[in-house]
Amino acid sequence: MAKRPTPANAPSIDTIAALYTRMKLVRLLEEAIGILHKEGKTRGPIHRCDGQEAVGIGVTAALEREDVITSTHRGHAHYIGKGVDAGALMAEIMGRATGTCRGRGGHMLVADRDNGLLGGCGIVGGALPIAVGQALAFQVRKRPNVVVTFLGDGAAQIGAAHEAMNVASLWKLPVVFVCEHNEYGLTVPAREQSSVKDIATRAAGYGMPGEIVDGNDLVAVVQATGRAVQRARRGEGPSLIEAKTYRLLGFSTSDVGGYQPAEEVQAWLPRDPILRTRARLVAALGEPRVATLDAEAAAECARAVDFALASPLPPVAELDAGEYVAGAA
Ligand SMILES: Cc1ncc(C[n+]2csc(CCOP(=O)(O)OP(=O)(O)O)c2C)c(N)n1
Ligand SMILES: [Mg+2]
Repeated sequence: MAKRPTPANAPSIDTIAALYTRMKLVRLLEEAIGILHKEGKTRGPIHRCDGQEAVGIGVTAALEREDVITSTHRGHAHYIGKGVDAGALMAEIMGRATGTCRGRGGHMLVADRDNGLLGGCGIVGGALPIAVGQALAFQVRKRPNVVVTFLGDGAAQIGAAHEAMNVASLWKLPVVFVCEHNEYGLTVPAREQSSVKDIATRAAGYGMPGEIVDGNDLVAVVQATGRAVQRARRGEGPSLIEAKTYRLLGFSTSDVGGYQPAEEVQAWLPRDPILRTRARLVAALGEPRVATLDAEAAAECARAVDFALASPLPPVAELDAGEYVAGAA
């Protein structure tokens, strides 16, 4: 991929094209997961991130491989952005032995230490203290790395989120809090669960910078994250980025819907980050070149699904293997 973007260095059109291809891959994977779920090939509810791809892909584009992220229950774009192989991800979602956690984790608990993915998290707000612990480890070991932790607008109301932000700022830890404000916590609209409209305003209370960014604008997300990551790398402490976005579909594959007003969804559809980035690329590179990016993403998605479907389930005899790290206290 082209050079990593920095605040002074807006992403090149080649970088935007590469990130677009990843966003498109995430959308295609989500659509494939929707079908596989209906066919009974996945277990339990799945939380798709359709409409939020620019946040996960844009934020992780500002990170190095050795940097670490913690994720949420809606993490597929975070995983792909951090470099998790799409085939291993799909295999994990389908509980196959070739998954990143050998099929033990499932879609909410994907972890991949080689790519700096400490894990998704099914406990709302639970990933923030874990990220802060990892950031403390980086600081103690004098490593130049940063941690990004994603949280939803619902998670921002959880006690653990406030504790994590306070101590991260107090100890100037290298962590970036990225709040994906998608307007809903489960079925509850943000205005009914948050004391403030803009979560970023709370940053002042923790003594850290807070920035609101259009979460459906890929380039804006990359640049805002770049600023926060550079600050953390300089040892100046954490930042809070609030990415305004929208969950185009329901909460999960178990959602019966009916609480997202149709006109609200309609208003967000033209702001779809994939459509917006595509239009920008077509203007710069032309339709035929962008069509090849779409084809690349489709081929990668098909490969990932085929790989997962062809993979075996873990042998029953080995079900308790790999649950503990050998030698860990
Ligand atoms: C501690 C805890 N409380 C409640 C739940 C049930 N729950 C799962 S997701 C969710 C809403 C989360 O909303 P938000 O953080 O905005 O994330 P989004 O689903 O919008 O991505 C709730 C209440 C949970 N998993 N953990
Ligand atoms: Mg939400």
